[in-house]
Amino acid sequence: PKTLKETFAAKLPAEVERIKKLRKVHGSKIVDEVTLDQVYGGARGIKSLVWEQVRMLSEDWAARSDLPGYVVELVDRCPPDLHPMAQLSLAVTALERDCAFAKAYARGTNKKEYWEYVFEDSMNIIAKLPTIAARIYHNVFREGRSVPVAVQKDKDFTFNLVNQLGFGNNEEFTELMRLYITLHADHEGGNVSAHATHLVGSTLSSPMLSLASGFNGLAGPLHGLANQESLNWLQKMKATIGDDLSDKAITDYLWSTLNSGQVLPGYGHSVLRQTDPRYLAQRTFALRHLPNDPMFKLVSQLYKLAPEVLTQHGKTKNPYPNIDAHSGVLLQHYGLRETRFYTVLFGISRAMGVLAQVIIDRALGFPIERPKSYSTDAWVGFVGAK
Ligand code: AMX
Repeated sequence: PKTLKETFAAKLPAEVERIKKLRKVHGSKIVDEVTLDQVYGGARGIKSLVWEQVRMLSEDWAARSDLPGYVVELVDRCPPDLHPMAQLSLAVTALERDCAFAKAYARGTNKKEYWEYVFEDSMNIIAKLPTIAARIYHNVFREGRSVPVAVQKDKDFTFNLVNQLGFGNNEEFTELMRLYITLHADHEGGNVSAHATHLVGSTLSSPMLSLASGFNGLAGPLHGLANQESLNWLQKMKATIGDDLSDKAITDYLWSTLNSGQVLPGYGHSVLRQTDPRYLAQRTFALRHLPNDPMFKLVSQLYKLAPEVLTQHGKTKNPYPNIDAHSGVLLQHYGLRETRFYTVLFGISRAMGVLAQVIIDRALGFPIERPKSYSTDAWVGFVGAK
């Protein structure tokens, strides 16, 4: 059987040809109009990116999973109150020392071959993420009293992640994490972690530095950190309301959050205008495996109440829950209660999607990304305003 790399290489020439032809025949077609609101509104909805997906190979990753000693040392030296996402970003940045792509570039390698090195780097990074994450977890939440066990080369990627965190004896939790890792890799190109990785990669910066940029974006509370924020907020709600989990008490709490100028974490989305399908997949899992968990019941109650409150509030374009409204409740059920670690798990999964794209970017020779910027004075002139 062919390896993933060979499969990709075999498909590449036809894809390059397809894009060449598409651009030759349709290159001057107008695909979008841009309003001034979009310019000031975070480029929301402007059609300007291309994004694709590839699959993964657990076995190959297990073989590449060993960490260089200096990365272990770096992580071990991080103070426990440095957020795990910052530690993850540091560790991935440090992996750049062994970057095959940067070395190949320095040797003057032909740009047609860039993707092959980026592929190797991406596979190496993904392979090492569970060990890095587990190291951070043991250091921060177990006071470094334990270290992650070795990767088992005959086991799948997610089993090894769960096992290294210390939950390997729980088959149901491992199954949950297989779902989790699959769901969180899924994305389109415009979200911050995907776009940041793609943008930085477009400068031919290494896959390590590109991914670290994506992780830095994922660490924001409006993006991946929302999974941590969501569970913290649910717990705070429970502590505040006490035993009265009536619809009225919860609705009042939702309003108190909104009226104090905060968002409802886990609700809303820049692109989706319905309940996030990844939320529903997690809900299906919860209904099957933990229907009586009190936190799941609270999450379900919110699902019923929050869209109405957000609609009345009248701001958010999408009043429905996203992926982050649900994941924390599943993790806490199986004993992974350290919310500060949640976005790291998101990151491990997201790395697969965004690095796959960086490989494709280099294989298709995408250029450096460079939108044009104007001052407000220039925009005023452009739209003919006074
Ligand atoms: N609670 C309160 N207000 C919200 C809201 C929410 N959950 N979602 C959106 N709004 C507000 C926005 O803050 C904005 O207010 P403003 O006009 O005063 O600035 C207004 O509604 C319009 O926003 P929008 O166009 O609907 O969304 P957006 O594209 O600007 O932002 C998102 C999208 C996800 C950042 C936003 O919905 C939000 O902050 N949600 C809560 C945080 C969250 O769950 N993030 C995770 C998203 C999924 C992910 O990336 N992992």
